[in-house]
Amino acid sequence: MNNTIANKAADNIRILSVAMVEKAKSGHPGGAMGGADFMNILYSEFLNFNPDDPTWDLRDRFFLDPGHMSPMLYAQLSLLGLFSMEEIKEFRQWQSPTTGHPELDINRGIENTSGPLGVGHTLAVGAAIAERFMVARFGESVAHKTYAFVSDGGIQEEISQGAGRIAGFLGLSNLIMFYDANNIQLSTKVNDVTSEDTEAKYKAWGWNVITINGNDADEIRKALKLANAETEKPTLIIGKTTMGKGLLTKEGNSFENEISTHGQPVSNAGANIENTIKNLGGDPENPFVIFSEVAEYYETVKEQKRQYVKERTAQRDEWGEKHPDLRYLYKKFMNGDLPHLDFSKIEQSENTATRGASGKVLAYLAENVENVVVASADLSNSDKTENFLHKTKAFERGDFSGAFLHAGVSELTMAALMNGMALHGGIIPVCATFFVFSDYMKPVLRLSALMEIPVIYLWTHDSFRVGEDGPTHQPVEHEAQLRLMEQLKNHKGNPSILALRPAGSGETTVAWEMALTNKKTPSCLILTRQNVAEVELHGEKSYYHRALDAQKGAYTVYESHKGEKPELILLANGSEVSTLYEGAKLFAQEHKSLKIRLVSIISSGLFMQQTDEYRKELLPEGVKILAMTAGLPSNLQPFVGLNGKVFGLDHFGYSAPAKVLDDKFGFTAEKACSFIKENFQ
Ligand SMILES: Cc1ncc(C[n+]2csc(CCOP(=O)(O)OP(=O)(O)O)c2C)c(N)n1
Repeated sequence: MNNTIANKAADNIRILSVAMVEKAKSGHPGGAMGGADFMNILYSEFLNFNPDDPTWDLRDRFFLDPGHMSPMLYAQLSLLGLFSMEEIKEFRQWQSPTTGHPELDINRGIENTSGPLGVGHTLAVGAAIAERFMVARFGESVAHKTYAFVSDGGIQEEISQGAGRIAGFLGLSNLIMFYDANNIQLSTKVNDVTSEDTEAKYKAWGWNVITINGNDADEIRKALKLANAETEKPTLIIGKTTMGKGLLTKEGNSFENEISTHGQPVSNAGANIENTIKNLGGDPENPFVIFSEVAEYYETVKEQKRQYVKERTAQRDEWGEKHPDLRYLYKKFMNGDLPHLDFSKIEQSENTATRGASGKVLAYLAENVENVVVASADLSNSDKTENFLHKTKAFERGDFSGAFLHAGVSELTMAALMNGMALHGGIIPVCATFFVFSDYMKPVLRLSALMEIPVIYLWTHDSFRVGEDGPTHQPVEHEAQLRLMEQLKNHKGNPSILALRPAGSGETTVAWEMALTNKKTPSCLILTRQNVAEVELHGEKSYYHRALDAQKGAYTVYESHKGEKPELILLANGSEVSTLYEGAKLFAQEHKSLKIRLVSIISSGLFMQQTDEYRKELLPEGVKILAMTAGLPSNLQPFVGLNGKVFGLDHFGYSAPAKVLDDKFGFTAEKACSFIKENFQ
């Protein structure tokens, strides 16, 4: 094939990339210039998409891992008309869509937010699993490929271990990853920090590995053809590329392969921008141009893609005619619609651990929601996701008819995989582990929050009451981190996450309902290992019905004098609601006429979203508020006022039986009563 136009288009991407960074006076030009050849061949000859509708559901997915290479992606997408030259010129400026690192925007062909290295390609593995899940249910008419672009940083990040292992283990032949191996990273050459044999590493994980010159159009083409023909394994194309390809100095010498071009305008790095742009065939006076022959070429590319879309759509329509039920279901999956569910029908035992109550909900979901996929990081028996697993089966190589992912011990990977599934669409993803290990997942939770995608994080063993396992396993400060994230607004102005710590079996069912119906942000469920005594019913129909008010973030669980203004408010969430209730009962023996209100605050972020009127009605000004938390006192501090008090933990846990710790730390009915006594009045 004549590569004149391919090389011209790649040079066009290089010119735009280098010029964008130069104009913005910040960014990463070197890597983008090296990766341009692969991008152009992929987008023009292999990636299937709808040029008139980037959201087309049957499109191949492309996940960028090194978000710092954003100029390369924007430049590529500008060739397709998804970014205008004006927008390209506004790289990194206020409210420009050409943000420093790409932010999820499917309408513009951006499938994921990227920046933290390693996550992007792991999202791709998740999307590839999602595609297999859909194909297992709807057949080849919904099949497509998933491509990932990874750099040295992504290969080095630990998350790549999980992504590589799982993709190989599951034999994801629908996944094709290009590794831009330019031997340069931010502050050193790659071989200054590693001597690993990357090819051997991926082969050991069960990948098909092809090594090529990543700047050679023919070699890229050949590798992509082989990768597309692979039916057993994911493919890694190791493309040896040239950092800063095309860069020249003032004197006209090569300035390629220089570490300094990784992360600054090339003129600051030591290259000459005018000579470079000229060298690449552009006009230094006016670099923000798509060459006319490249623009023409991309018009023919778009025509070919349209043809493909037409054929696939026709095939799918034919399939839909034959299988109207499946077509209907597919649409529901892709829209994220839930079937009709009646959570009140879920039978809960009383005084159970909230993880157990969650297990009951999961069993119900396994039978009633066909597109929930649950993952556990090797704790399914403890986090009670096994209740779901027992009604389905785990994914395995060649068989994605089940709906469970054994992620192995890799919490961060698991979280990213579930995010990738959410990005793909069609799946309601849930991932579970111990609460203390939520720390291993935070970077991805943060990305879910930024991307505003509805991944459900299920965390059990939520306090020091895991007991004998000791402080390594006892979360203390973890809820506070989530409450802070509830205070942080996403770009739509909503709390960036919804964190729910239910107080009993009824609230656990309601929390699940809230998580499943929350499509705006990720949701987190924080659940106990130990049994929790229910706050008795006082005339309410059931625990579930009483807990429905939890949908306001906080509500009255119990009132000693119904309907009357309280003189003392007790406030908690999770298992401490029960502890405070028991304490309050003891206290009330001596204060029978005292009007006590017990409030459960399942999510402080959600409560803060309620009207002033509701908040003031629930927590009237001037009434003493005493609160209790098994986490840091700061969890509830904002709600008690200067006059109130929070009883919480301000130290790590200790290894001892949970009951002993309850006593030592002050979380028994008697000690809760003393806390109330000491602080009331
Ligand atoms: C998790 C994470 N750690 C650190 C960084 C900061 N960082 C951005 S790029 C980079 C070096 C990456 O080198 P490479 O992936 O080879 O990109 P190239 O130099 O080829 O552009 C680093 C450390 C980051 N973005 N993400």
